Amino acid sequence: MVMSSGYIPFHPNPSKPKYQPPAGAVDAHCHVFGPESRFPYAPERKYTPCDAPKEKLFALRDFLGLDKNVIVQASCHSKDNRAMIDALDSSNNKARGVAFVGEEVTDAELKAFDRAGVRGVRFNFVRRLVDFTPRDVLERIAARVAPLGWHIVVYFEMPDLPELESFFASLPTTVVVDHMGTPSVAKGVDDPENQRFIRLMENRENFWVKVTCPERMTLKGPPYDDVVPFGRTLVEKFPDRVLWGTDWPHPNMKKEAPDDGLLVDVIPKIAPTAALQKALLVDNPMRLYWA
Ligand code: 0GY
Repeated sequence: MVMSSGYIPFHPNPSKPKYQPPAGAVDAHCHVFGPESRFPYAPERKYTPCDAPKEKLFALRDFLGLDKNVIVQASCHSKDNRAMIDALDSSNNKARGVAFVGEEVTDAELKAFDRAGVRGVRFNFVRRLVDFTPRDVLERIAARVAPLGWHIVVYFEMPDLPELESFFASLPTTVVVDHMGTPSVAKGVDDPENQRFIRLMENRENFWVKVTCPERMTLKGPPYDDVVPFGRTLVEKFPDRVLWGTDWPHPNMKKEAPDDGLLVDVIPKIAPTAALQKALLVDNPMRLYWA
């Protein structure tokens, strides 16, 4: 059943970023939605987005000075990955994908996804977005995608980490954490909850993290300076295991659609040197998605 509406469309007219990303920069977390007339939304979705088709995504990529996209399957399309695959097919090798699958997926389908440019699956634990999937089902999916060289993207809310941590640590491949692990900005970087996540990153070299979505965590709004210490800590501690992305078209933002140009301008604040920027935007995503 569709539970949530009132979805805000993406920013109609983002500003040109002041920061110029290095050549070959990758937006490693974004989505395509629909168009609904061709790729209907899943009946079990929890929200209905506005159409955010591949043409708009590719135009935004160019406008922002970026070169490539990693398109992550979002819950509103559930296990119907066709819109994402169609975008990969027409990207001229400039997009890779992360799929959402159930264990009914066949090996032939996984191989076809791989040929199209899928390099990972997403396990979503955010209760407002998806229904619960039993742990053993996820374990069986993980065991099947690991031999393909794929990774697993995990999306969870930070208060749930203690309950999920041992499962994450048992996964047999690279694990990529969405949105900095969704820390509480009010509690601060040194809060035990956030420090627990940082320790997990320290202890597990197969864990990567996306320094994305300041607009979801900020208490003060743009230019998101209250979120900068979280991103910067992760980039400086784990320079070769961080990814950056826009999260366009920003599903489920309730108040305000972020200006994507301002999101690009956060990059030099969280990655203050050219070497950190190149690792974050080029070398790391190329290693994970284009190697
Ligand atoms: C995101 C964030 C969200 C939505 C989804 O799968 C999704 O529907 O990921 C969210 O609402 O927090 O990762 O873009």
